[in-house]
Amino acid sequence: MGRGKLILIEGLDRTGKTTQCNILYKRLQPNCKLLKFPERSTRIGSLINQYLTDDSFQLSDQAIHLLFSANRWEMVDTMKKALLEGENIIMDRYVYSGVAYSAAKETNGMDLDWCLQPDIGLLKPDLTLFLSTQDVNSNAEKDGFGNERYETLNFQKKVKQTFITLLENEMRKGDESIRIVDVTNKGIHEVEALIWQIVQPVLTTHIDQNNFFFFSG
Ligand code: DGP
Repeated sequence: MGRGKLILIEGLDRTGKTTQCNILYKRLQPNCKLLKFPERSTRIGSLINQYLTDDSFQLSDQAIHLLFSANRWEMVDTMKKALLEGENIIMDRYVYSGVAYSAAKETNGMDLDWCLQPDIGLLKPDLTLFLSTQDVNSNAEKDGFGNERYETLNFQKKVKQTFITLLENEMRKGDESIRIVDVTNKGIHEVEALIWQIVQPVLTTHIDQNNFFFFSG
């Protein structure tokens, strides 16, 4: 038996990531786990939640960056165990959000390379789907936008640019696990079909039990 597949869906706030993760998760039952980052239920996750929802809670950009990374590290054993047992994992955000949101702050010294450092060694997804929209303004008009710290139109535009730079850099270096899916003006089922076309061949590819990939510098 080969190991399970690690599949990541990334994107800006309100691009439909969570909806698509849930659809894929249901489709892959009973052989699938769903992980969402930040995982707010842990002690580290509850600090992150406080930071996102309470503007008066102050942390340096470096400190919150490291907490987001630590929150991913605390799930590594769970992830490895599931994959070794042949279970697939769908992830709603992960390392690329970690790098893109922090680097978009343009804080002195926090460039893309610096932001990736604490995540080096984490499991690398077998497939990353970045849900890209050409219309960031319409995301910002959706219900609930603005409830959390990073949900401002200007910041989202910077995050989008940072995501694209980061992912295109990786693709230029030969990373074939990243796919950009344009979701502009597309309905839920249309996006679901596009995603399934890309995911299905990855699910049917055999990967040996102990053959894991890792983020590297
Ligand atoms: P979500 O629960 O998917 O809405 O994510 C919460 C917010 O946190 C969202 O604005 C994206 C941001 N975010 C997610 N992961 C990271 C991370 O690792 N680092 C930073 N700086 N922000 C992140």
